[in-house]
Amino acid sequence: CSRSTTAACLLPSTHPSLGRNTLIYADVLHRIDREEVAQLKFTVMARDRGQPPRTDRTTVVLAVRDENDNVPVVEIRKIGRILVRDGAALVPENVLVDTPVALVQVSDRDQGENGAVTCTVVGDVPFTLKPKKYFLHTSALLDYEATKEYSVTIVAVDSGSPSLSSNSSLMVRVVDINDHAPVFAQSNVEVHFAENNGPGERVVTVVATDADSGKNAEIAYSLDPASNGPFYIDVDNGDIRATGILDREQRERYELRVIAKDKGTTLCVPIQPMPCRFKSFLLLRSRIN
Ligand SMILES: [Ca+2]
Ligand SMILES: [Ca+2]
Ligand SMILES: [Ca+2]
Ligand SMILES: [Ca+2]
Repeated sequence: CSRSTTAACLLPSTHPSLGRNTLIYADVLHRIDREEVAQLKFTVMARDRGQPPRTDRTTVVLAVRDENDNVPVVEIRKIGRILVRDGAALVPENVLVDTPVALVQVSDRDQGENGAVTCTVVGDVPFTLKPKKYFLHTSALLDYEATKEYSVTIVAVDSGSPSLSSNSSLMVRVVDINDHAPVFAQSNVEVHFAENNGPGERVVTVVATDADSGKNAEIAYSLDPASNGPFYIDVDNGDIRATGILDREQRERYELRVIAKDKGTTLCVPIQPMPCRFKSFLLLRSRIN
């Protein structure tokens, strides 16, 4: 038995009274791991006790039968355009359904059914695994405003009996896209403002909101250039103030058009066209004190 070439080794039992046609059993001396050595080959020599002794040799080849002793290993790898930060895949909310977001590689050191692995995505998440290739794809539209991140767990099960399984998780962070326009609380506002006001006196504050996040939701206010009148608007807070003193006898009514525009840099047209600017009318009527 050649110990030098195998991790495991078989040795024949020895018995002082072995006779003719006696079966010789070999005992396992070391643990055998098919994944390390799939085949054992050794030579058995028989020698009689005559003088001089005569011998014969035969070679035994032992194929090691597989046991399901390895759990499947799941590795999730990044792919091309999907950025990964702090271990999380960053997926823009405007990707189309069926967009690949990661590559899932599975392996199992066992043989045959013991090494045949099936992968599935656990739970109610908008991701699925394509059979055979094992790319993790989106299976529904994402919406940053609804769900900002997902923990996607992939379970791998082999076909051994009993089967073994393992799982691995991928954090997917949805990246905000500028897919919402600012919206004014009211599309038309009528303000009655007393004449003989102080210069710079605040007339009214208009407020718009934006469902996005960060720069995509920061709003800059402006007055439409077509609006004329002694007014200006604070670009950040929407305060509309008079630049001069109003006189009802000179002019009773002003119509201002206010524009709210977000500061998003991403494209505004993901799924369906949506304007980044939103206008509102402000009707201003000065009144007598
Ligand atoms: Ca296995
Ligand atoms: Ca095995
Ligand atoms: Ca958004
Ligand atoms: Ca926006």
